[in-house]
Amino acid sequence: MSLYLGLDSSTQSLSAIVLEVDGEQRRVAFESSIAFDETFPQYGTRHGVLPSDDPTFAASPPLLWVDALEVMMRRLQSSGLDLRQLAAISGSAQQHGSVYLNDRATNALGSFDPSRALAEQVKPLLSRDVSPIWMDSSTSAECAEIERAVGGDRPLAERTGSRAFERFTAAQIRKFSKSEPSTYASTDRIHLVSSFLASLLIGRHAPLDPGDGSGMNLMDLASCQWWQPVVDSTAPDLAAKLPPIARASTPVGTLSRYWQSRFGLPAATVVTWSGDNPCSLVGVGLVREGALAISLGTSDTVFGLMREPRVDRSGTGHVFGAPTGDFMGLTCFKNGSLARERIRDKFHLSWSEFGEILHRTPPGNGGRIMLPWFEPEITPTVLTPGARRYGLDPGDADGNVRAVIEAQQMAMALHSRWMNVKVDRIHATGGAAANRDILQVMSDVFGAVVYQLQVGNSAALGAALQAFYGARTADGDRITWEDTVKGFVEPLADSTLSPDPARRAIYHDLIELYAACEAHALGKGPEPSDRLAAFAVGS
Ligand code: XUL
Repeated sequence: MSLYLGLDSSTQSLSAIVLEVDGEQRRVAFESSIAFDETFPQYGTRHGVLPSDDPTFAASPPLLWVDALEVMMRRLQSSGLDLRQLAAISGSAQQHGSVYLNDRATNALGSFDPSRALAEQVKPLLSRDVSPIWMDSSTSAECAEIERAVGGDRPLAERTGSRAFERFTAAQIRKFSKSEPSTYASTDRIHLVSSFLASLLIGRHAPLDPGDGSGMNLMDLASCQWWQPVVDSTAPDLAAKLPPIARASTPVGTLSRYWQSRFGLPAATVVTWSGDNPCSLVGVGLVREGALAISLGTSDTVFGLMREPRVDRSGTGHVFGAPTGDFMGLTCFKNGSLARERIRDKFHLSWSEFGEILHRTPPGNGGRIMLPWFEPEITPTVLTPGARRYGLDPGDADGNVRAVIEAQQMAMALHSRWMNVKVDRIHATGGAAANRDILQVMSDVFGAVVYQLQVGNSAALGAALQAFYGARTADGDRITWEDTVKGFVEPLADSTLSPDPARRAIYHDLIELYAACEAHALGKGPEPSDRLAAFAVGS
């Protein structure tokens, strides 16, 4: 019997899943989650993010993630699991966020004192006490500069998988190097959240994996190595500050003495960590092309596996590496759970009341449309926050509940067209995927069958599967990814939701109207008032 631990350091929480594998017998033996704001109020975060007057700025304290890692290991220690059987650990982390370490880190990582808390020992190793995260959109100038330096958005997208995006690490690093040149100069190593936490586990600088590396605008997708022209034009001496890139799902070290002495853990293999979306890809069982997954979390994301990288010519989406060594297409929306919560809180609803409203209100909402850009939006790029409404009274609870859910699903359908995947099956994950009324709207908008999965936290599960696959293959086992995910990514019994033809027909038309409203709000088209009125009469 062997145990495999998957950790997921997301925007708002740290989760863990332990898989127990005994031949063909497989089960989830442990699941736990730590909410950042409630558990660590001393950091003053809201939803895991430091408050800021500037809506485009978003950063988190990296020591919060360190404290959470330690609390989770303590929970594991008292879980009753036979941790001597812990064979391997891997992790998933929110993508794009960066952690800045000084030149003391290289020596200190391997010599932490097991009698003292980790965060206090990591603190003197930070050259910057905050980490910009994926919710930041304050770097438009740097994006333009980076694209200009490499000949435009096309060459950058063709090489790295994405045009320049504000939250991607290259633009963040450039902004830091321009605004705080001496602190940047005192930075010896720049990690992603994933490789930072992996480094703490193995006691030395861990490499990145291609899945998370491709969220930086710095990695050449074809070779999975840094693309020198963009690295050189992003910031001074950047090449020397970046960790190496390892192959996906491969061992990078063993659990260091600190964890062994402090928590009685064995010298388990540590497998490359990755981003939460790449981990979710395998955590929902998408190890072959042909289906899509939708994650309804802090961000909403729509993604699918790609054998070959098909870069988005419209500049909306991304191509990332996948834990399987393949690629994945992804489109990300910032207004995910926080937008749903905004509407729920505005009308003082419980989640079950929210679901009831969705259940009883008419599909298509009588042509009343919301563009749910409560926060600056990633897809499409919207820097000035504020929801836009068409024919929708801001005080109408029923209309706003339906409008926010329909908008999110229509935006995902619209902006995933570039992936060119015929969607007849969607694997739903993330907190809001527990709500079947939301999933019914998803099914009707996409015209696809939607599955709910047994394990809700697909990122933590994917990380545990990555640990399993990485450790087994390193031991010479010729296990495939199909074998790896078998028994862990099954849909819940009776969970399938199918599209209703009449509702599907409504969304088929409404989605074009949604696109017209979006174009209008972005200043790229006329207000579609007549079409909205005609839709309202027809419905
Ligand atoms: C993906 C993205 C988000 C974060 C959230 O590009 O920015 O999904 O990974 O954790």
